Amino acid sequence: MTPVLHGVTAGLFDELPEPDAGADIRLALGPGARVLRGLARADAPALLVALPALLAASPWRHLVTPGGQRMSVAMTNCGPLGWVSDRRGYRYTALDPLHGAPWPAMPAVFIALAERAAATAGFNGFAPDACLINRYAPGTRLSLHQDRDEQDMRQPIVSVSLGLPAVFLFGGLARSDKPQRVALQHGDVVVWGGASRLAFHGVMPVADGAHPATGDCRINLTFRRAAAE
Ligand code: MD3
Ligand code: FE
Repeated sequence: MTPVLHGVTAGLFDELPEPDAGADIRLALGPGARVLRGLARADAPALLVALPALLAASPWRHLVTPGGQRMSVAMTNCGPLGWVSDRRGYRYTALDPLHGAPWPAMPAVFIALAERAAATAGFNGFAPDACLINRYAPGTRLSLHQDRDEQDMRQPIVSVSLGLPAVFLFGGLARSDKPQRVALQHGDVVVWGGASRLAFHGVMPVADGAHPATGDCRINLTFRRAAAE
């Protein structure tokens, strides 16, 4: 095992068990990054039916970056902690700044899927305390960035794609590394950990379209462990 960054080690997936039957859905994107094609497909209706109650408590909003730019992605959160951005910076909060009440609880079906996805990719015991919910209308993009507001970089991130497809950009540890392009469809799950945890990543502008599950948008659920254990 080669130490890489902050004690994160390469080779985490060297110990993945061999699948015993059928096709392996786990596609290696990079060290520690796995695309789990269709893993959330069967759960998608239950995930989406939970959204209106979450949005009634903490509605979509367009956050402002510390530089003063309005983000084109609409966001909200559920779980004990939520990711927010404003002129003062990026951080996790226990209270929704819109009204000062806690973020709505993470539905059990969200937690179970996040744990199962992490375990499938080799991360047992993932206990997310934050779920960022992103909505991409056609034309919306997310520019290249790193996720580095979490306290324990040994914990992976689990992302679930719902609705319209998107082209995901998966770069390296330097902003200048040329990103790979990966098409993510409804029901695809990606687990990012190990040496890929601090990779630069982004989302190309979502193309116009209609999806039976979400209508005219892409929704991404991003599960994280924000606080230290
Ligand atoms: C790769 N969201 O909210 S999740 C974000 O599709 C974000 O909404 C994207 O990036 C979306 O910060 C992608 C996938 C993701 C999350 C964390 C990563 C990819 C990652 C961390 C390292 C490398
Ligand atoms: Fe990100």
